[in-house]
Amino acid sequence: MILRMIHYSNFIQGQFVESTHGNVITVINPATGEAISTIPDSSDEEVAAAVNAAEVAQPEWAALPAVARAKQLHVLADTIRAQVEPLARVITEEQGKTLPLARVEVNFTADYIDYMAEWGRRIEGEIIESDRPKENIFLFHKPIGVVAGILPWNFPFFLIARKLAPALLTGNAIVLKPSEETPNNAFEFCKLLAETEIPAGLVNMVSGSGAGAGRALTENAKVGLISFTGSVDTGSRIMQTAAQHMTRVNLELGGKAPAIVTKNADLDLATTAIQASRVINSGQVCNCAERIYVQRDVAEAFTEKLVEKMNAARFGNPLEDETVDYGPMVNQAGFDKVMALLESAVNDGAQVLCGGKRGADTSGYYIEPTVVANCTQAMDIVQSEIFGPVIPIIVFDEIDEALAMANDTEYGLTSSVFSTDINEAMNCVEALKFGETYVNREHFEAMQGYHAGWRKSGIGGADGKHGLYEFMQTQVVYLQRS
Ligand code: TXE
Repeated sequence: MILRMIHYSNFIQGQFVESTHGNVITVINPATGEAISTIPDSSDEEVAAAVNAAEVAQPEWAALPAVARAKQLHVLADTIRAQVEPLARVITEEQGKTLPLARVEVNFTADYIDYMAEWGRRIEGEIIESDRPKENIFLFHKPIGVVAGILPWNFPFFLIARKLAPALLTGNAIVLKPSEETPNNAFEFCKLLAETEIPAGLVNMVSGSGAGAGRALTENAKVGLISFTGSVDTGSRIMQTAAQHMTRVNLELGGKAPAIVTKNADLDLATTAIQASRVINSGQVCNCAERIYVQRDVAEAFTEKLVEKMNAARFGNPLEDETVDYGPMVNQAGFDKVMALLESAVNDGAQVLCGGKRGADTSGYYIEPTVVANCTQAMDIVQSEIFGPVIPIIVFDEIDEALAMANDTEYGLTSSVFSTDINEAMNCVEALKFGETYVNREHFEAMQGYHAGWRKSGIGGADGKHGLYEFMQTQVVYLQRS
């Protein structure tokens, strides 16, 4: 069922601007394979026009007190809350997540904007002791100028806020480029700006391919910070481009989260959390458990419970059935990547305990909920990000063995431990080399935390005070009195 076939235009200087060259990208509903919209494949000139608009709008915005900027963010949050249902449907249609999850995403986005706006009265500088008499040293936090936000497709609406809210609150302007898989919600977001007094040019949205519009945005010398969420390969490419102008980067690049389940774990809790983590958003979440290390004493009982829970997960077209647990993979590439990892694991001796196949409805990119046992550390399925409803299991004897395998990865975003023994759990936490660790809970971060990966999972981070301050640069002032 096609909700509509629509053409979107770039949003520059507060207006939807029709592209002059006519090159478009077609957006597909991954649940049906149907075309649902077209978007501009923006040229370098169109991207430059968006950056110029941001550059012009920024100084006046930065001159406002932070609390005045915050007020407009609160208005934006309320505007989003008034449109939860239509926005959720747009997200589901182009991305494939369930409608209940899309509603959570929209509400969470509004809450996140409110949260960042609350920092309006809380940003603090420093007064530093001087070596000299009659001198004060002040450290101010200043806006960077123009921020480029390059967005992924897995939580496309929320990621707008994760970049825009801290950027605007701290006095920056922003140019966003949505993923070419999920641009519709981003252009719908731009329509909401009309309800606020956020000035024209402060927020701009240009669509296009990564190699086209994405590259043009990161190459632009007027951009002071590139905030990117996506793959390691693209993050690395962006850093290389950013090096030309010494542009700051803030990169969130996915993970390969280990979940350690010890013999002291509450197996009901562990299997519920891990199943949810693989099923939510079809397993396309950067911080969710991607590989399980389970202690031999409980391996059989754990695996039995996990298989039972994975088998119970129902998938299907999320716009036709609101009760499904998950929808399709976002696109053919995501689908192919998961199937290739499964095939190589089986060829290397792994055993598929449930699932492992394409869903019967081949009009969408559906994959059955899958548990893979007899895995070894060297397998691709244990080393590469799967990003699908598939979970590999490795059995261990001693905790040190599990910790060594958990840390044996080029990623370093999140990790988790399931153990009711607090000493054992905290010893694991101390040894785990990851930016985020969950103990006896589901795999999801809070907006007041700090979501930041180690190693190839990124540079810098998002959320909370530490994420907010990454959108500012410092100025130290030496004031010598006579
Ligand atoms: O990501 P890309 P893809 C992981 C996940 C997934 C894999 C590939 O494993 O299977 O990445 O997904 C823009 N300059 N994650 O191919 O390419 C692109 O247009 C500037 C984890 O979708 O990184 C899009 O807007 N921009 C992740 C954005 O980068 C460029 C979420 C993301 O695309 C560009 C998504 C370039 N040269 C995928 N090339 C997470 N961290 O949660 C591409 N882009």
